Amino acid sequence: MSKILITSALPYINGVKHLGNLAGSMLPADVYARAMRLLGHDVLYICATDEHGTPAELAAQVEAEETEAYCDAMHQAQKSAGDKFKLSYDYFGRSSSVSNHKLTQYFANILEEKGLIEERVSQQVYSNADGRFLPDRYVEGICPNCGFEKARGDQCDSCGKLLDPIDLIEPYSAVSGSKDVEIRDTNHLYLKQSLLSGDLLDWVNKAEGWPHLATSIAHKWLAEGLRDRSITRDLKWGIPVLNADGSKREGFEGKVFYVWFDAPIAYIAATQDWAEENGKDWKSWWRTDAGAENTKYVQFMGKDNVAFHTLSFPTTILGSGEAWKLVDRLKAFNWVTWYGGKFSTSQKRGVFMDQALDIAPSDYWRWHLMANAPESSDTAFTWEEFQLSVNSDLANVLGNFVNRITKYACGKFQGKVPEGGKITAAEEWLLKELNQRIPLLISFYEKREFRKAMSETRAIWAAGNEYLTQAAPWTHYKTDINQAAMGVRVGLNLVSLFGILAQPIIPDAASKILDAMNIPENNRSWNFGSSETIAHLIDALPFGHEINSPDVLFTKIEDTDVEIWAEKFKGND
Ligand code: B3M
Ligand code: ZN
Repeated sequence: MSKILITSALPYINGVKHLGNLAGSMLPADVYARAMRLLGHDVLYICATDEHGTPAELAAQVEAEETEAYCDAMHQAQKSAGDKFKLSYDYFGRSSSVSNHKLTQYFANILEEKGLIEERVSQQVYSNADGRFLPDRYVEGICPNCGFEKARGDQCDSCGKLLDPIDLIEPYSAVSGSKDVEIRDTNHLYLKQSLLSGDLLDWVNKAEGWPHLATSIAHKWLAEGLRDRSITRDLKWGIPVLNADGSKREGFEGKVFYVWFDAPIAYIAATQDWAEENGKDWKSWWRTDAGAENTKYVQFMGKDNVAFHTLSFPTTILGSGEAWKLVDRLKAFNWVTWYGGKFSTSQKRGVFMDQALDIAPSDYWRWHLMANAPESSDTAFTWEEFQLSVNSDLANVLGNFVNRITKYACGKFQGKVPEGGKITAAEEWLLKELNQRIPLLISFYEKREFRKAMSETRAIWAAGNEYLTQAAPWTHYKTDINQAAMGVRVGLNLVSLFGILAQPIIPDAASKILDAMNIPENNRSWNFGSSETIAHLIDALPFGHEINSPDVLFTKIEDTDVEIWAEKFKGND
């Protein structure tokens, strides 16, 4: 048993997330957390809303709300959407918490003590009409790279290039639309990342178990040379810049830390809040001088967040010179696209987490998104593929199997596990399959290879169907009832095994199955250590054990549903 700390990239506060966000961080982290718990590991899965920065202020402004009130409401909305998707966070915190304010200020002060932070004068866009500086997304204009007319100060949505607001051509304020803007000098704190390039390179070179996507992004940035970056912004909403003694830092009134400086620190702060609320110890997860040297830390994120997790946040940690835990394993995902294009909140293209659950139960989405996880390249979501996953994998392969054998057992064997007869070629074949596939399935989960884990799961369900075809209890019933009983007994054991194996990915259907099979909660874990335990899987249920047939597990998706959804979510453009 080991201690595994899991974090998924913190969903940004400016709206309920779309299915692509879910599939690229929170969901795989949840599936992994569930699988590791089933294997008996001590798991802590931490997430939080990422609440600072210009998008939060701008989104609040659109809703005509105070930023803080907006964040309170959106945090609740995101928490509730996560709960409904059965995301099994141990704690879902907030980057705006008091603990994160304190810890962010702590890190900034210690980095400054180590000579890694310095104040520099930089140039920023200032709006005369609004009477304020316009950081990041507060300024828009023409992209100097591609000519796109509505490029944002931090990035061009058209060509993807990261921008500095002062590079925009014909800039205007995103607050008021005013073009009366000028460039002014202002002081900011800079983190001297360049000084740590060597340490970071050594660390990245030692990384194990990162997918190619993650190491290649980290190396690309390191090869270009890390630039010092400003870690403060001219904004009201955020974490204020203080001196070590807690007093206001002169010249930093009206400035806060940059959202990407404080957000990863919130992984730690949210763990502190979890510990505080539950009477637990956070240090044994995060401090290598307090037990965390034996913790395995695994992060999940989309590819656009990789540089921040492999370079920026590690700069904070390494630069502090203190015994903080660095990430051990990092899982990065490509995009889920909407029919090859982008999900878009403003153009209502694509499905968002809250809408998704009005369409289909969370299990359907969980299965489809993980079976098609964007691991080695982007994956296009289409309604047709979604329909296929649900109808063929869930309804036909798993649902029919469970239904067929449990109904038969209830009809012909009074809903009790029969004693059964001799082992035949069918059982031998089945055991060979399970002996080969179950260890593989577990290793895919351990390696966080989700597509492979899902296809192995599907193959195990299919082996169950194949077994029933071979054993054919319904054919033997009239001539050799013991032989029929053997098929039913093994079939019922498979139902329970399928429920046990399905728990990380389709937790609701798995509970339905296991409840119907009367499997106690404490008998649902994954202890398949050896071939003996696997052999035992097909006769684990005691003779006479009572079972029921679960209600319909999965409802098929009709072509007419697909047509309606395709129309409704196609977007405005
Ligand atoms: N908030 C993800 C995003 O919205 C970003 C992750 C922060 S992880 C510390 O792009
Ligand atoms: Zn551009």
